[in-house]
Amino acid sequence: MILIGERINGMFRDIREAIEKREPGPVAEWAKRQAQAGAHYLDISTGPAVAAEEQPAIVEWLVRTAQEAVGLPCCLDTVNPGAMEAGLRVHQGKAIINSTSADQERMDQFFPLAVRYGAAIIGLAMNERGVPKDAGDRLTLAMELVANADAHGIPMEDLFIDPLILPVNVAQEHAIEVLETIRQVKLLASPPPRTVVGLSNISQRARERSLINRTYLVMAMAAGLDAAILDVGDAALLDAIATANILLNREVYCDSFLKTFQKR
Ligand code: THG
Repeated sequence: MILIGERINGMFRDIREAIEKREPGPVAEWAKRQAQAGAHYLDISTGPAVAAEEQPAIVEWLVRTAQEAVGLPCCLDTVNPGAMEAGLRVHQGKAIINSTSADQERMDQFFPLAVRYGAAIIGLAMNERGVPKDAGDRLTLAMELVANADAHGIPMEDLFIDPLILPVNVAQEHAIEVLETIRQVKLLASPPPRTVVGLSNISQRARERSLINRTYLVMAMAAGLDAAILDVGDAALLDAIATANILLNREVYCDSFLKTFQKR
């Protein structure tokens, strides 16, 4: 499982304030904390509060600040193509572009950026008409993402399909459709694209967030999930991942598995 730390996001108040004041401290601190907790990538998002014309400079600043603090690659989370390119230009290593939707116009903007910068890219199973209701319609959009990525010469292991998790308290019937999508995405191409989710979406505005997040993540892992944007600071979640890796026979069993696998 590829772990993408969710915390450098202007959705969180401390990061929003750090962006406003161009104060690097909180960004560098969360980069280090998430690296220490086992993140493989850092999701980097300005959040919704930043004006479009300011976004390129802010994404560039966030990427530089995070990568000066730790050596981890970033998952650049913006819908603004100019901001995406500004981040990619200063990024060290192989980035993940987060994301394109299955809109033709978006795909024509973002897939060439993945090629130009040698980045991986997340394709969302949604288009201008929104998020589909069931797995079948999500898979139709996933196939469009696969076909367009392939036409640009992007290798399938660099394409991450995101079936899009919605909050369970308002969209309960979607949760199982996302699991079915994760299963069937593997049948779309050979080698198949990979899969990713934004895990914390599932529990937004719900109680018992950690319990909901880890229960759902284990189900998604059993369905074949490859990567997740998540709270790497949630120790119970990381324990559930380590345990699922054993139960799914992805790691060799040992009596001290929690200790052993948490160290990675
Ligand atoms: N897919 C992709 N990218 C994504 C998402 C996705 N990026 C953003 C998001 N979804 C994943 N990241 C988060 C980060 C934080 C929260 C949810 C998802 C979250 N935040 C608190 C809240 O809303 O309650 C913020 C409030 C606070 O604590 O200050 O839950 O699906 N490709």
